[in-house]
Amino acid sequence: MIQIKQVVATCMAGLLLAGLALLPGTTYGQTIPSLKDTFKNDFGIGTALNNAQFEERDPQMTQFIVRQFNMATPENIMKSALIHPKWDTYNFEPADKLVQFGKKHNILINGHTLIWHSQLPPFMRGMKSADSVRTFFNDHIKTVAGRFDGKVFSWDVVNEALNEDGTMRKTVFLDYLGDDYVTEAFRLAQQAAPNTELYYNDYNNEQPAKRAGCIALIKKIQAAGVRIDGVGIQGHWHVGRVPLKAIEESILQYAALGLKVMFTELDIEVLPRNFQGAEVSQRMTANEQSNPYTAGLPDGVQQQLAADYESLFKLFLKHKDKVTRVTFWGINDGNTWLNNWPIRGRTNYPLLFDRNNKPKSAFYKVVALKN
Ligand code: 9MR
Repeated sequence: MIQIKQVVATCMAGLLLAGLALLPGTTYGQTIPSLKDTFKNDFGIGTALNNAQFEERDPQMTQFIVRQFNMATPENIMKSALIHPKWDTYNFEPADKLVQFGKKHNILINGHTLIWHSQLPPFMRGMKSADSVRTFFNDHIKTVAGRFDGKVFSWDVVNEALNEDGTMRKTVFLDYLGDDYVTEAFRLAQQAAPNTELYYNDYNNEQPAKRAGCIALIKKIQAAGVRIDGVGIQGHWHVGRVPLKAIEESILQYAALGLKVMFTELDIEVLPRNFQGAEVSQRMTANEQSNPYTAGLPDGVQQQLAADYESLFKLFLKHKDKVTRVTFWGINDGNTWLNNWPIRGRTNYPLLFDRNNKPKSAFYKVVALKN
């Protein structure tokens, strides 16, 4: 009798555990659908990774990443300030670890980024001659793109070279190297990394004026006989204001140039902000209204976020022959840069997973498009 009771109790406990494991969104997170599998016939699914994540400091996090994503972009470690801290010194160690992580888990790495005016090494600040800027530019691209050729899948060769009106942004590169520096960057990258896809990446380049500037830039590269394989639209948008029409026009117009189209830094922020885009030097001052959801996201906003993600993914699926990758800028709401920009220390909710990697309504809306 006791034995029977024990068997029954064990069976019940087993059933309970099995039941829990089947509940989507429990800590037995393995049971939730996988984004990369859901969209495996459509486009790659990427995420930004920080050091702790690609160094596998938290095994549960590693499991989660590997199950959800098949592409990744380093959030910071390949930017010039970090990978090329001194004139003659490169620090390849973190990037090597990232490459190893990708190889081990079948995750394709997008190198980010070779030429960007932001996060430049300190020695670039005092640079006042065309010769020294040219030397940095040549050496940096040759050395970094060359070292990772065949190890990363792709590079954001140039990042954020345009103003909102489509003109060239004033940077140290424009000042000293002139208008053709973007074409030159692609030419050097093509020589150093013949086996790597080469992209131009920007934010707001779905907006008509900036898009026109972006198209002109791409045509210039192509007219010079230089290879460019794709264009990245970062996709830092705001809840209830995702510019779907401009995004669709952009997919069509960029693809018409023969390029792959990617959404490279997707997040939809829910907190108040008085400007659009991702200009990292732009800041806002905190006030009583600027951090309204510290106790949780109200249901209405959660539903709007879910609806926005659903519409976006519907559009991506409609153009899956042109869209090759969708990368989220962070894994979950706990590690998004938007908790600290344009105001430090806010509680933001821009991604598909909450602070415990639990799927939000937006996740279920997105995966339901394929089921
Ligand atoms: O997410 C990145 C954040 O950790 C850095 O502090 C910031 C510094 O420039 O860069 C962030 O990533 C940016 C990306 O490299 C380029 N597009 C805009 C992204 C958000 O600022």
